[in-house]
Order: sequence, then C-alpha cells, then structure tokens
Amino acid sequence: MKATLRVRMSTHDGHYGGHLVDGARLLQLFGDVATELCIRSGGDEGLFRAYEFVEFLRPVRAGDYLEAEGEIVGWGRTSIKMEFVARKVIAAAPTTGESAGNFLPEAEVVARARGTCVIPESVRRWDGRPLPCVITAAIVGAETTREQNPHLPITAEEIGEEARRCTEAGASVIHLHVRDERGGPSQDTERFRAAIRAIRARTDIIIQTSTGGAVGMSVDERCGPLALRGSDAPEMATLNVGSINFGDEIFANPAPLVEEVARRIRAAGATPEIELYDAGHLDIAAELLKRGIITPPLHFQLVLGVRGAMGPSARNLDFLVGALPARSTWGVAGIGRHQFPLADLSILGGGNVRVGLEDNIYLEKGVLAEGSAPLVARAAEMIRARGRTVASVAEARTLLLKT
Ligand code: KMH
Ligand code: ZN
Repeated sequence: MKATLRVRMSTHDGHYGGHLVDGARLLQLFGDVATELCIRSGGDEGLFRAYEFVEFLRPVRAGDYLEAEGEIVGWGRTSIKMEFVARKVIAAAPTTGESAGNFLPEAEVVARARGTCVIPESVRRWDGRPLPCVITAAIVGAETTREQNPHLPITAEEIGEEARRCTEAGASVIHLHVRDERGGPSQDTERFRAAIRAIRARTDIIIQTSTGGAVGMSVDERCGPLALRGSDAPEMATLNVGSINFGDEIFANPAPLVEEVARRIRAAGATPEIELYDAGHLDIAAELLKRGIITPPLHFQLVLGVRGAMGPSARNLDFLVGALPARSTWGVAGIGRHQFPLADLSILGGGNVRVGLEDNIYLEKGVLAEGSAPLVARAAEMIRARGRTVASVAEARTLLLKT
C-alpha cells in the first residue's frame, strides 16, 4: 500500500540562508504520509515511534514542489513499518526570475527514511493485526499444458491430490478448472463433479469453480459447474465482468453474458469472485452493483499481466485497490514472472494472493514448480515474513463467503 502527497514549500518553510528548507519539514511530510497509511490500513492515526534511518540527499528551497511517498513494508503486532522517499518535482529558479520555476524532467530524490508507527491500544479501533491473508491456488487453468509443466494435474484424482498438497502448504481456496480426456480445457458439469468429489474426499478447502473456462466457450458451456447442487455445489465461482485481449485471442465477456453468469452464480448459491483485468472493469462492476446484479460486500481478484490487458505495475495495482467499492475484499493474481512481486505488494497492502500453475509455471527463474503446492508454500513464507498470518480455511470462509 502506498500513499503520496505533493506539497509546495512556502516562504514560511525557508528556514535557513538562501531560503533552504529544514529537514524537520521533510519529516513532517513523512509523518503525514505515515498517518494516511495507518488510517487506510486500520482506521486510526498512528504515532511515530522511531526512524531506523533518515537521509537528506539534496537541498530543498522555498518554492520547490515535493512529492512525499510512503509504503508499508512490514507489520508487527501493534506496529507498522514504512519506507519513505521525497522527490523534488518542481524547482524554484529565483536566479532566473522572482516568479520562475522549472518542472524537472526527472524527479530528484531529496530524502529517504524508514521508520515504525504504532497505534496506541487505548484508541485502536482494530485488534492491531492485519487480516489473515487468503492464498488461492489456481492449480489447473485452461491454458497451461503438460508440455509446459509435467506436474499439471489433469484427472480428478490428480486434482484432488494437488488440492490436498496445496491445503497443507497454506491454501484456503482452490480456483478450479477441469480438463477433458485429452487434457484440453472443459467446463463439463460431470467432470467438475468428479474433481470436486476428489477434492472434498481429501480436504475441506473452499472450491471456487471457473466460469471463464477457455476463450471461445459459450455461456452455457462456461456455466457447466454451476449446475451442481447439494454437496457437489461450489461455494464460490468467478465472474468475469469485462472483455480483454488475451494474448493473441479475445476473452469475450459482453454484458448479456456477464449478467447471465451472475444470475446463475446466485441461483447456485455461490459467492462470486469478480475478476478484474483492466481499469474499465471497475466501472462495469460498479454498474452491476448499482443495478443489484451483484450485491455487497464484493470480493475481487485483480489479475495483472495478461498480455493485452492491464500491466503488472505497482501503480496499476494501487489505482485498482483505491477504486474498489467500500467494504470489498480483494486479492492479486500476477501472471508469469509477476506472480510473486505482485503477491508481495498485495500482502503489504492488506490484500490476498493467488498463485498456481494456471498463472505461472516457475518457482524461480528457470526452475519449474513441481505443481502448485510449492508456489503456495512460497507465498505462505512471504506472508509470514511480512508479519501477517496465512488464513486457515475457516478464516477464509468468514472473510470471503456470503452467509
Ligand atoms: N482461461 C481464461 C480465458 C476464470 O477462470 O474465470 C479465463 C479464466 C478466468 O481463467
Ligand atoms: Zn481461471
């Protein structure tokens, strides 16, 4: 999670000869950024306890415009660790003229710092801990092949075993696709029934069936798993709300199809997970919400890095998260080599993560993952390293499912 302020240094701030601004003013900016981050992540202002380091790198003068940016880099039980950077974006140019100022072609870093804020127990509106982080394991997908990764599960039994391994590694949701007898993508109801039974025989993990299927499938085909009822019914299902270029193809989600899928998800008693691949999908979701086709609280998967859709940058993620409807929960699915960098940003920003062979086949550069479970294990390590806990299946049910 990031926060940014842009502020002009006034003549009041020019404390020293040559209208130089004192370092304390920069620390005040970092304090304001830290306060915003504390409020955004927990609803209360924090108090600065300590700076680990502060570096003043370039002079700042009255008339300069500074951008102060802060980012959460770790959580303690009652504390939040943050890093800060201040950049000069406009420089006053008094030697050129009294009113002269120059936009800098490249922002100039003027100060950096790292520090810790605490939220006193007496005022805290939350229990001082970030929410547990839900790991979704996307273990099959529609596009990944055995040629790309020989550990891809295909049969119901293989899928059940992989779901068991992923649960043990820390996953609490399985994002589920199934395959036909040749290993190609399928949305066949009976194949889903078999896979769901194989999973439920081994683990009580939440099963989220895909309604995206593969590019080119009809709405009836895509909704195959939503025909399941009773103990075979999925607890969650994806809802893709907008179309995108999908590599060299088009993943088409026209409005009538989206509304029909949403209706069938409701009829099946499943909780929708709204898949966002692009900024415009936010507006589609907002309209569906306004018309009552989906109802709050909403849960989103922010899928970044599909070739042809929104890129996998921190800036894009920040924008999407900042624009989600109030009370929404969200996770991030980074495609390919962006899986773990984006997972880390989501962990730091209070979100959830999706990993698995559907999105990424490598554990690290050049090393194929031996299934999705090692990817889940790595995500769990990252969550703990950042001071959060990995959600249990029971916690994930409370956090994500509509009761
Ligand atoms: N296979 C992609 C075209 C979903 O599961 O809802 C769509 C997809 C999304 O995987
Ligand atoms: Zn999928």
